[in-house]
Amino acid sequence: MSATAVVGLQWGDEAKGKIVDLLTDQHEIVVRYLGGNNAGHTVKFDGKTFKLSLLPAGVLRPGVTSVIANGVVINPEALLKEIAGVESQGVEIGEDLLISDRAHVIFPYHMAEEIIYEKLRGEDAIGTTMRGIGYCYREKAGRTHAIRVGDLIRPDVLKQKLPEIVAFKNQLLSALDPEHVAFQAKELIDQYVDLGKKLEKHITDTTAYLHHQIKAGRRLLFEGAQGSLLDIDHGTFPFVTSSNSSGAGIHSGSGVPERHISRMIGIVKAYTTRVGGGPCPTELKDETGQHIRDEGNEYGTVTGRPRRCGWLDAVATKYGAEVSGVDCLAVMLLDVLSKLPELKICEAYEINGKRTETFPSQIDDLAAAKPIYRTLKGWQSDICGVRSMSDLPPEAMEYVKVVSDMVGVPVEIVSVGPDREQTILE
Ligand code: 2SA
Ligand code: MG
Repeated sequence: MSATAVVGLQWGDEAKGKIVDLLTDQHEIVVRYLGGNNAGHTVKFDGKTFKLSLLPAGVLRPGVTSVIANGVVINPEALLKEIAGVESQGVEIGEDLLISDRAHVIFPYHMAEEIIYEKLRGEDAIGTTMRGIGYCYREKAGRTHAIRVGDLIRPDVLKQKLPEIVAFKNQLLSALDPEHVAFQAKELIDQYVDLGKKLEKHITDTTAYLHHQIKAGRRLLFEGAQGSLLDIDHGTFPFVTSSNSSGAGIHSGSGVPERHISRMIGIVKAYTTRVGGGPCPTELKDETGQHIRDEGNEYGTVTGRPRRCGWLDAVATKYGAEVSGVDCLAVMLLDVLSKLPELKICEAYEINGKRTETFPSQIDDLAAAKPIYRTLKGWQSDICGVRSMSDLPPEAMEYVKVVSDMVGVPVEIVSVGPDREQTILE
């Protein structure tokens, strides 16, 4: 048992990338198991900022193998672009990147479908990233029109499957949108055969590889994307992503059962953010919300959208921690709260006149939830240079303690800035 998992407990963007990057030193293999290029991880080191989307953070460390496992959906063009971008910053990506032949492939018609369906939802739009993620997963569940990475390197399979799929998609899309410009099967075949060739050296059966490595005693690090509350089964449906973004996704998304995971780390932002639609009970649509957005630079890494900001929601976070089954917490971006005189944490909701500490399963109830807050004193001093828990101002220590008590999980890591060094380890 030597695998660690890093999972977001809120609506994503908890700064998982920083913790994954820190832990990479102690692991030989980093595995990404869900989502696609909807995710955005920012990792800073050596004065450089790396923005990763599909690539696991392991690619930044020489000697570490990075695995994009079966549960990920892959836009091959975006992946090649990302590889080229990272290489242009001086990091070489060679044979140490492995891509599952079971992963599913995103095609341009998935993006075209997403634009139409999001528009059809009107005010109830999910606020997706428009990367074709949900429509690729839908294909996977539907099976009939799915293309997997393994098919990309079998030109005969692509030549056989794509004409029928493209004809079907053109019919569907032109019925939904009279201005739809038809996709050409021949063009797509040529393009995707070429993309397959470019990626071929990375493509393999990653499930077999991972089991082999586990038997050989290698240490694995699972890198979550998005967060537990965006999980298709356990999140705030329908305002979720289309995969299991809680800890629940590790087994299905990689083929590695959870019995191999010895440490599950839940990543929690010291406040709440959400990007896209759906209820967010602690959202602050006032100047405090704007202050948090400015201090935390809370803008989507992929889409640039301003993130919705608010107080920490311990009801939602506790639920995320339960669903993901975490052993400890990493509290991130604590420094962002440093200038505020007073801080609040939501300890319960009032829903239709009743107090509850249980996160609701139905979206209407969550939309009706009024946060009940505990108010804490701020510390109003710069904590970016603090390197040990006991050097934190007493108010910051108290804040971390209350988070731990309310979520019901010990805090082992506190982050006080974006750099690797700006980390307090218990
Ligand atoms: P999708 O595109 O189908 O996965 O969108 C469905 C919902 O999931 C949300 N989602 C995200 N939420 C936070 N961060 C994400 N990654 C990017 C980032 C997002 C960005 O790091 O900032 O740049 O906008 C992410 N990816 C998906 C999405 O907002 C929908 O609510
Ligand atoms: Mg992100």
